[in-house]
Amino acid sequence: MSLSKEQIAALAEHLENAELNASAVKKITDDYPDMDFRDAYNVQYEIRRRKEARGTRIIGMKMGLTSRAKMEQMGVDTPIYGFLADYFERAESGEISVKDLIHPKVEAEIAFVTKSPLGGPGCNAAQVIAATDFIMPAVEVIDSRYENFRFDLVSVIADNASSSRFFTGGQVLAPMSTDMRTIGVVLEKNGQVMEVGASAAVLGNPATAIAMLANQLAERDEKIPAGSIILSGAITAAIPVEAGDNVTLRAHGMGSVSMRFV
Ligand code: OOG
Ligand code: MG
Repeated sequence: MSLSKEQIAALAEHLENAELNASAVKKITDDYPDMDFRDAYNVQYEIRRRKEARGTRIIGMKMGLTSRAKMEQMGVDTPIYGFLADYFERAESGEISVKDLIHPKVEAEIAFVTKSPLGGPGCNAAQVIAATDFIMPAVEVIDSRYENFRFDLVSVIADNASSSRFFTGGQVLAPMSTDMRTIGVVLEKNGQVMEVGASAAVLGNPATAIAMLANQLAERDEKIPAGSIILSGAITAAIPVEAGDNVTLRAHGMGSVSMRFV
């Protein structure tokens, strides 16, 4: 660790203001090149603490960079996690105002909703399936607070893994009777197919991504509480969106989730 408590607090305020004002900033490792992963998660947890102090509820977590497509797109190679705040969530068929965001992109994901707590170390995909109430298709809207969406791992972790909004919907499925590796997804923008993929792109099985989250959280003595919603990480690369765009995710056997950017 290289950052003092004061530096962590200042960086959290800086990055949270960039989010709340929808204004891009330069990546924080330009000024703090010695920051490590622990420092970065400390900044992320300080952003989370600031929001909770204002009455925001944390409703779940997300994994990021769990697929080859995303790692290649972003030029980084390790899965990361972030938190989901209550105001990130949008109802299916809803609208998103792009003026509240910097340079949003959409990603096809699988959401897990837990019915019992999940903790590590040693958490595996089978335990995730046992603790999962249901899964549903999700579209994550990511919005890096960094200029040109360019960052390194430490910077993006501090920036809550680019979390910004998400939609769930479609058809809920029971984890026990679903082969979670073979869910085919089609991501469309304005009626055109932009990305296709299969859920095994996420670490072989999206349940493995949730187990990885539980194991990473154990390093901070944290667990995934029952009733959490967890995004597994994008199956495909992310696609940019702007005002006027309509986006639909179709997931095999799970219906579709649509939204409009205004
Ligand atoms: C980091 C967040 C990645 C995913 O699903 O892989 C992510 C980014 O690409 O900005 O949410
Ligand atoms: Mg994502």
